[in-house]
Amino acid sequence: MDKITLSKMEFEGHTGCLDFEKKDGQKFIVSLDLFIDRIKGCYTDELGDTVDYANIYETVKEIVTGDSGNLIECLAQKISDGVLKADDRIEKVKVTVSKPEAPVKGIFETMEVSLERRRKEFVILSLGSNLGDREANILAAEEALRALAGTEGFQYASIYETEPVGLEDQPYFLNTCVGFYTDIEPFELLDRIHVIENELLRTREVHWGPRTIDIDIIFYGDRVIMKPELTVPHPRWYLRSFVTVPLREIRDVGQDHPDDKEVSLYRKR
Ligand code: PH2
Ligand code: MG
Ligand code: MG
Repeated sequence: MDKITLSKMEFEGHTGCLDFEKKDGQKFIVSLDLFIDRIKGCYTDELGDTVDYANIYETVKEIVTGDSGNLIECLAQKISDGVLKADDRIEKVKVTVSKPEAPVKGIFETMEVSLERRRKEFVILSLGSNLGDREANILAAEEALRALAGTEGFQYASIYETEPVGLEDQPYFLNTCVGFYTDIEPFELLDRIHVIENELLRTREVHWGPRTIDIDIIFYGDRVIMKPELTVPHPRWYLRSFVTVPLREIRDVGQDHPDDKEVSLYRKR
């Protein structure tokens, strides 16, 4: 990846936990590394074919001078969000925020935070429940996904009641799909999903049989992953109407391949 660096930009800001920091302000130093997948301007010599660092400077200045929050961590997060939004050719950004005059007694050069954030990708999950309060289980899973750091822009399909596929001698399912943007890496996301599944299971007495909640990764951006623990896209998504029907409300998945199982609208969203 190519890299553009904006180094040690100085601003007057008001970010800080202490009242007088918010009131009086102090010096903030911000550095950025912008990672770009082969800058076209290297070949064309046109400003329009690269990320204009003057624009990025203005974006950062506006965020730093306008902030009234407590933590430089949170300021650094706002800068990374703003920079990734300012130009969609930036795939990844490293932000360093420094307060050299931080109100701390003692000798130090600076107090500093660094973050690396990449552009979020759109993920689609399939949710299913056929035990306990099925709708509450699905809503609780969605709530837990929203609560993860690094997820945003949620889209929800309607909830459908569906005939069990595979093992047929079990209660009908409620199924839906949820889509969101995330920078949580696929295997980390899988771990978070397992934690959510376990937390929703833990409140149940039954440790066997039908699932309280099942959360499957259907798509992760346009990535293809073929590992024993995780296959993406989900290897059977297009064969299952309990996936394809809600999925189509979030993304146009082209031709439908419904199986002969019953899928009926349970709650429109
Ligand atoms: N999940 C399964 C197996 N069968 N059938 C329906 N209708 N809905 C599901 O979510 C489902 C299923 C295993 O995960
Ligand atoms: Mg499943
Ligand atoms: Mg599963």
